[in-house]
Amino acid sequence: MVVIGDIHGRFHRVREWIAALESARGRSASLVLAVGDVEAFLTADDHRRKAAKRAMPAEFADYVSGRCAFERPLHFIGGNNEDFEALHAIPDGGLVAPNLHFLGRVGAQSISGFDVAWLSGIYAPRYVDKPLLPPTTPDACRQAGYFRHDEVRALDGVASADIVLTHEWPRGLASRAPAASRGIHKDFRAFHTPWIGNQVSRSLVERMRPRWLFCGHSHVPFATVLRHADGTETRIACLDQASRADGAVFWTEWRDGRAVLAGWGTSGEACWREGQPWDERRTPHAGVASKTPQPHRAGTPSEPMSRPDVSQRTSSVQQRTRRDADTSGPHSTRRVPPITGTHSTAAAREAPRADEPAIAHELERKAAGGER
Ligand SMILES: [Mn+2]
Repeated sequence: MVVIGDIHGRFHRVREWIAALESARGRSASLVLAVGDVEAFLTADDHRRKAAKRAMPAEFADYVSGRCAFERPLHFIGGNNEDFEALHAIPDGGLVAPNLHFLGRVGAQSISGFDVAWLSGIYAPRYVDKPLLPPTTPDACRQAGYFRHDEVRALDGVASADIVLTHEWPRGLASRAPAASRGIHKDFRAFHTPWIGNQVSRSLVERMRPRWLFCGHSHVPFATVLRHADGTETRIACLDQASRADGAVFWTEWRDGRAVLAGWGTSGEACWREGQPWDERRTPHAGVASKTPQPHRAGTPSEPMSRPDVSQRTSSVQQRTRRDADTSGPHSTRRVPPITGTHSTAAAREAPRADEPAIAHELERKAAGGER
């Protein structure tokens, strides 16, 4: 299982990272998940006008046109920065390009043998009880990035999950006291912003007690744990944005229904194995505070920790009909071109090669056999 942090339109490198990790581990991923702020703008023009990372090339258009394709399904939830005009038409999920599957605004589903539950978007108190409007104005698009209480209630009947995905952190994760009680005294970046997170996600994770929770939004890689009253625990990995793989890629390997290995980045090196505690010590290096405080670097957009990035500077938003969804489904084994073996940026951007069925067959085998 591979989880990707806020992609913000940088799909090419994410493909390279997944391929590099698979190569390093010597096996292919059964399940690839992304925690929102994917920014899959269907057209280059939409990307240039509306993306949070507008300066980045409009890579997603290559996946819509078929110039590039993900090797296996990537299932993503929504963040507060998305192509909400496109996603509005598919609140319960759908393909936005071959193998790129929006899970939906909120829901639960068994995917590749894992029970996955998710909550897209972030908490905005002024809007959480307001109706979700069609994304016909910049304001309505921005507000589409906030979840609503009546949406969250869709999970009331879901008692448990193996995996929970939320875009925004659960409230109260970044606290020195629990870490100190575990004998951990390192200065983590997350400790500098203890107010981040929302109570709705926190309540969800406490009620569902998933084995793992993955989230993004804050662009700070962080590992921690929530211990529940019944003795179970939820291992948490908060992912960085896709600027560096170290904190933006997280993987787990499963055997007999249990996670047995986990790691960050693409090296394949595990930072945890079954039997070891999962806690702040599993935070990758990028999540540890540096000795000297870093000023904000020019040209490095950083989302406010306390408030969502709600920048939406375009004055006109054009209504657009949804492009026809690919009919092959999220678990498609349709053959997509592989990345060439070098995992280099140049190689990944080359025109796709001929079909390579081996990966698709492997995926199909795992999906059918329930190996996890
Ligand atoms: Mn976000």
